[in-house]
Amino acid sequence: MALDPETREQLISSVARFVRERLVPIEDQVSREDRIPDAIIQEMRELGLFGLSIPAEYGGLGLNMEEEALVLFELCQTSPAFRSAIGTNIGIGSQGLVMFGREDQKDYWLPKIASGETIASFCLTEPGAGSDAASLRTTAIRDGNVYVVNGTKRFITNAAKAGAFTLMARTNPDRKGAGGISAFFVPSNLKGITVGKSERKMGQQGAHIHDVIFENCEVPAECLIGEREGEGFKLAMQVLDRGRIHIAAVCTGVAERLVRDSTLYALEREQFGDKIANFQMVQAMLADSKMEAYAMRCMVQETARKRDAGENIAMEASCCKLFASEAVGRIADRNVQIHGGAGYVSDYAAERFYRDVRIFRLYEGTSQIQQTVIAKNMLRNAG
Ligand code: COS
Repeated sequence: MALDPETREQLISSVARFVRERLVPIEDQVSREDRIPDAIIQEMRELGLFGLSIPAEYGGLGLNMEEEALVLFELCQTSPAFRSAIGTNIGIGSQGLVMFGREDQKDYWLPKIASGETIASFCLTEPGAGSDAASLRTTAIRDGNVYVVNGTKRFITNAAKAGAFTLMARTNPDRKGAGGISAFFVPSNLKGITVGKSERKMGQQGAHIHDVIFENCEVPAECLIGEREGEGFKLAMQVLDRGRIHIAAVCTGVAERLVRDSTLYALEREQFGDKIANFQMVQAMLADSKMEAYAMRCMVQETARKRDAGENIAMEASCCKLFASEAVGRIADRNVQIHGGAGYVSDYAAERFYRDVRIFRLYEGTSQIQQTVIAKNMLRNAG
C-alpha cells in the first residue's frame, strides 16, 4: 500500500533527522565497541523501522518497495551496521512469511516482527552451499507431527538475537537440487538449536553473523511455510529477488553519504596554495562518484516501481545489486583517494566505509551470481 505523499515525506524526514542527530555521532563508537547501544535499538523500534515492509494489518508500516527504498536511501547515510539491525526483520528474515505464509503463521509472527520484539533471521547458506544454494544439505525429515532437522547454517546475520529463523532444509533427501527443499519458520528456542560465536569480520562492526546448528531438532510440522513441501528454493529465490533491490538501495544511501564526505573534504583540504576541490583531477573523481550514485538511485527506483506494479524483476534486481555494490566500492575507494593519507587512518570515516562496503559484492549473491542471473534471463527471453 502506498503512503500519502505527506506521510511519506514525514517518515523520510524523521529518518533523516534520526540518522543525522543520533546515528552519525556514534558511528565510531559502534565500530570500536562492535555494539549498537540498546537505547538506539529502542529508538529504531519507536520509529517503526523494524516493521517498514510488514503489511499494516499485521502492525507494520506496510511500505511498498519504492517507499522502502526511499527510507533506506536516508537510513544508510551512516554506517551500514545500523541498517543490519533491522535488515533481516524487514527483508530476508520475514518476507518468506509475508509472501507465502499461512494466515495463522502471519497472525502470530508478523506483529512481533514489525514491533522488533522478535528478530527474524534467514538460514539458507551452509558451509558447503553458498553460491550454489540448491546444494544445501540440512535435512528436515518428517516424523509424525514434527520434522527432525539436522545441519549447519553459516554466516547468519542477527542469529544470536533471533527469536525465529526462516530455514531452508531438504525434506526429500533423495531429490537433489532445488526440488527437495522446503522452507520453515522456526522459533529459535527449540531444543537442538545452538548459535555459534560471533565471527570477526572485515567491516560493519556492530552487525553480527553466526553459525546456527540444528541437531535432531524437532520442528513442529505447522512451521512449514505454506501448505506444501518442495517450495522452499523458489521461496528463497523470490525473497532474494526482493532482497537484492533492498541491498542496492542500501548501497545507494552509503554512496550518497560518501559523495558528500568526498565533496566536503575536497572543499576543506588545501594543497599547492588552493583547495583541492579546485583541481580538475579531484573534480573528475567527484564527478564519477556523483554520476554513479545518481545512476544507482535511478535504477533502484525504477526496479522497485516495477516490482510494486507486479512485474517479474528477477533480472532487474540483479542488475541493481550488481551495479550498486560494485559502484559503491569504487566510490568508497575514490573517497579514500580524495582524503589522501588521511583516508588510510581510522580517525576519518573513509577508512571504515572502505571496509564496510566490501561485503555488498558478496552477500545476497556475489557479483558473479548476479551476472549469471542476468545472463540466464537474457538468454531465456531471447529464446
Ligand atoms: N524466482 C522464482 N523461481 C526461481 C527463481 C526466481 N528468482 N530463480 C530460480 N527459480 C526456480 C527455477 O525456475 C527452477 O524451478 P523449476 O525447477 O521448477 O524449473 C528452480 O528455481 C531452480 O532454478 P535454477 O535451475 O536456476 O537454480 P540453480 O541451482 O541453477 O541456481 C542461482 C540459481 C545461482 C541463481 C541461485 O542458486 C542463487 O541465487 N545463488 C546465490 C544464493 C545467494 O544469493 N546466497 C546468498 C545468501 S543468502 S543472504
